[in-house]
Amino acid sequence: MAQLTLVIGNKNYSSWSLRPWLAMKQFGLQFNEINIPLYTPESTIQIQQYSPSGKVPVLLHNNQAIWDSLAICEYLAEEFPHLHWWPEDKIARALARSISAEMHSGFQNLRQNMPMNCRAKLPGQGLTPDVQKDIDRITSIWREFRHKFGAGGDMLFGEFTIADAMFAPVVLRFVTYDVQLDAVAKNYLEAILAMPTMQEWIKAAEVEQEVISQYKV
Ligand SMILES: N[C@@H](CCC(=O)N[C@@H](CS)C(=O)NCC(=O)O)C(=O)O
Repeated sequence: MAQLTLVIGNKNYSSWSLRPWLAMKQFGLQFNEINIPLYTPESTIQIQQYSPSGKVPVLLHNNQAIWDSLAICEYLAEEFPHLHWWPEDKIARALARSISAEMHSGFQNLRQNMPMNCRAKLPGQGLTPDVQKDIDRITSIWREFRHKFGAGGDMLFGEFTIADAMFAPVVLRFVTYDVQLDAVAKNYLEAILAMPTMQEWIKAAEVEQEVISQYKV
């Protein structure tokens, strides 16, 4: 098998990087990691070496760059179909794609006001009424999908899928900003946090030294 290389940003800050990294780890893929600290004077040039969009994450495979977190996950799902990246059932799979796309393109208020910052503890910061609307929509997704599809495990569709990878950075934001959650959402958050792969990411974020002022609220 051709070598897989994932180019990512700082683990403390790069929410988009976490998504394919987590999915690749969860599905047991071996890959090289190239870490580029974001928002330094060299970052743009370094990222452009690998990524046509000038953004991370980007996957390098078979002399091809695949960029954007969701596109990377979709590519890997086609490349390694035996690993069940999406739910088996057609409707469940379509809905998993719907909520993944909703996460990918939405929740701007949450993103802006509660940027991912694994090391920080900022309870209550950034909680505007519009952010609360985003939180309410996210937790209603978690409740609905845990209820309808989650019986086979602790994830949104029971077993881990790309949809869980897409929501994993939100879990870290909810921890940093100490967002108040209902029981179902809290259980889901705890299940994501308990994954050894998430712990691996968090531990690596904790020892990073860079501080990015743009990511401070
Ligand atoms: N929609 C893209 C977003 C990628 C993105 O915005 N990445 C940020 C880091 S989390 C980035 O590369 N920023 C560097 C820059 O804009 O210079 C994805 O899903 O991968």
